[in-house]
Amino acid sequence: MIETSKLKLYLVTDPHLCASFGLLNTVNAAIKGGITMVQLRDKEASTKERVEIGRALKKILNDSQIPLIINDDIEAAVAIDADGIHVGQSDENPVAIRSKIGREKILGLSCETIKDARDADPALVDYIGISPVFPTKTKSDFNAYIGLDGISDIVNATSIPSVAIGGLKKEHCGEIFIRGCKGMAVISAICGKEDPCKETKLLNAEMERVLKYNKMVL
Ligand code: TZP
Ligand code: MG
Repeated sequence: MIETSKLKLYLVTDPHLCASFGLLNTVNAAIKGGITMVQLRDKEASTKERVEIGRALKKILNDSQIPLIINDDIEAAVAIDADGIHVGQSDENPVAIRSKIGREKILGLSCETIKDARDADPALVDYIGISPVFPTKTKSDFNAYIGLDGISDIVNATSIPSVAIGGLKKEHCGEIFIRGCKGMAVISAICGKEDPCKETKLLNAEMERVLKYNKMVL
């Protein structure tokens, strides 16, 4: 179950990009800057390592209303008692995942095509990640870039709330909302920046500006 306002500015962590500033420091800074949700994504870590980092993240998120999502490791998500899990199309299917995490936890699913979105069951999936919008160095295992028009096509194929991801920066906030997403997910717009708090605040300010300009309420 998800409050869709949590999808507004979704930070996905990358261990390499975060290395210079530190992963926990980056998330702390991004919390101060106003992120609304965070995903621990570390493709190379073991479950044990993910549990360790995830528990540390949970501690710093504890006093906030910011959900912690774990990428593609149900065992780690359960051990951490994270708020949810995010999986891709080739990962374990949502029916099996629900049976392991229960109904209350958040389940996010990446969708790259209209078919992916049509096939996603709103009774099982809480949000979809529409991706990748643009080329990005932080993900290589995808089929094609969908572009901004691709976002609209996928949004219109499902009733499940969505975030867009992939190469998104401040200048895309308007398009993301106009095309019907509830928010955007970013890695490199925050991770690896000299001042992640400032970058998060700038993203937030731009989101507020475009929402007001377009008279939109999320
Ligand atoms: N899924 C689709 S694109 C992507 C993920 C995890 C990477 C997004 O990274 P960035 O740096 O925000 O483009
Ligand atoms: Mg995956």
